[in-house]
Amino acid sequence: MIKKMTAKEIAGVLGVVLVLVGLPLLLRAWQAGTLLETPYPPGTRIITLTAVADGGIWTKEDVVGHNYWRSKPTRVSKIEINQGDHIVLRLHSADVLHSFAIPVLRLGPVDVPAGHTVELEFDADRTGVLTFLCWQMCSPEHPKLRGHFLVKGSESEEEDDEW
Ligand SMILES: [Cu+2]
Repeated sequence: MIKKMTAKEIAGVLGVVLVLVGLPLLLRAWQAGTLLETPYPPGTRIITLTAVADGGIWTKEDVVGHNYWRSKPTRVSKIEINQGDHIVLRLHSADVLHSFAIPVLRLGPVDVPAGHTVELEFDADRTGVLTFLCWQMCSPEHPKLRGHFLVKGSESEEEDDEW
């Protein structure tokens, strides 16, 4: 025979479900920075990059156990942005001390230690290619830790000049 649940039992079950579902969602929203008002101007583009020494990879993925040890996160080597964008970079390291720089903008090098979020900002005010790289000898695959921002202009004023 199935016993009918009392109101107290239903409230208890709902409380547990709320914590089990709500807490991870809250944590996720907090990590994504959507809970708090951002201090950035409207139209700011936030790009999260994580450095992985094993394989020399910059990735946009969250690097957690399975995609560090079992598979590899997807390498990001080209990121398209638009002229006039204000870019906020949120940088992470999945393992060792890395360092981030965009030499042509004289941005960085700035240390990116594991377990920390480092923010850098820049304005993409000219079209062209901005190479970013790791500035710290972090592993034998350190030279692979580089990529490019491709700054696109509007169709009419496509210049494609090198910075
Ligand atoms: Cu490096």
